[in-house]
Amino acid sequence: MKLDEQVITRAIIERFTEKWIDHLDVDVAIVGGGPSGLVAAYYLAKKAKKVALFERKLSIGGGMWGGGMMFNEIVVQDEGKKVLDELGISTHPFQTGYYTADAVEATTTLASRACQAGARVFNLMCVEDVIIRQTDGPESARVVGLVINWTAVETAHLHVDPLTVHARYIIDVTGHATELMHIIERKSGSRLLTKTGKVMGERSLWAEVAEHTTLENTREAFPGVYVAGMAANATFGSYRMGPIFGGMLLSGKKAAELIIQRLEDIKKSA
Ligand code: 48F
Repeated sequence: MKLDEQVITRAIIERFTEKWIDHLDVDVAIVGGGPSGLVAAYYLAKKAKKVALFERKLSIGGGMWGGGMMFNEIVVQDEGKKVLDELGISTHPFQTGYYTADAVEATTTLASRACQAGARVFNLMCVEDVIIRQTDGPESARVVGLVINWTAVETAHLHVDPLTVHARYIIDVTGHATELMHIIERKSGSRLLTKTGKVMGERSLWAEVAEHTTLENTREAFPGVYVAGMAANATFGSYRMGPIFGGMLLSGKKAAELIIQRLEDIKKSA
């Protein structure tokens, strides 16, 4: 067969465009392709929810590739191990209650499972704003979509307007920066669903407490927007945990389960 460069080019443009148009209105838009975002994408897609995940960087995986301080191993506890088992990621007992996993195997397998389950990843795109609708004053405000642009536009500081995607639910899994919640706090004119009404900020490292609170803090932080992973603790003012990843995995799973329930409730009441 003779190769035709025009066919190759057309194939890429047409297929990408089809994929993108098909994901302009989704059940769940996930902002951030770290471990929590990928786990959430996997569980949502497995339940046949339409999922688009936006990741600013070229590679997905967030902070998991580098393990701790670039020693590419991660640690999980019994509960976190269950998620890795389900995904088919090998774990190795270290001492009672602690397991290690190869960070590269964990990241690549998780990414692959999420994609194979049907989640669509849009890398090299950053979320720079949200779409908010209010029916009856600031208290009725709800996020209904995202404002996205190419990372290249952001990096080059180009003055180019963004495009949009609509979503029934959004998950802010942007890690330590908790970017989406900061944008909503700044622009919505409404209080966040935190004690202070604002992003409460991440505290210093305390692995044990942080692992528990990551799960407690995985919840709706503004109507239409859930926080998970490190962004959950940063939003609700809890600690960081360092390179133990059970909380990140379980948080992504919990966010998916909460949203699946909400989507099912909407379907029943329709
Ligand atoms: O930082 P990240 O891995 O978040 P996570 O899933 O996991 C945290 C752990 O890696 C680690 C930890 C565990 O002990 O504390 O830090 O909570 O992944 C966040 C991803 O979001 C992307 C960012 O590039 C990274 O890959 N991201 C952040 N802001 C945006 C974004 C944005 N505005 N648009 C698109 N992607």
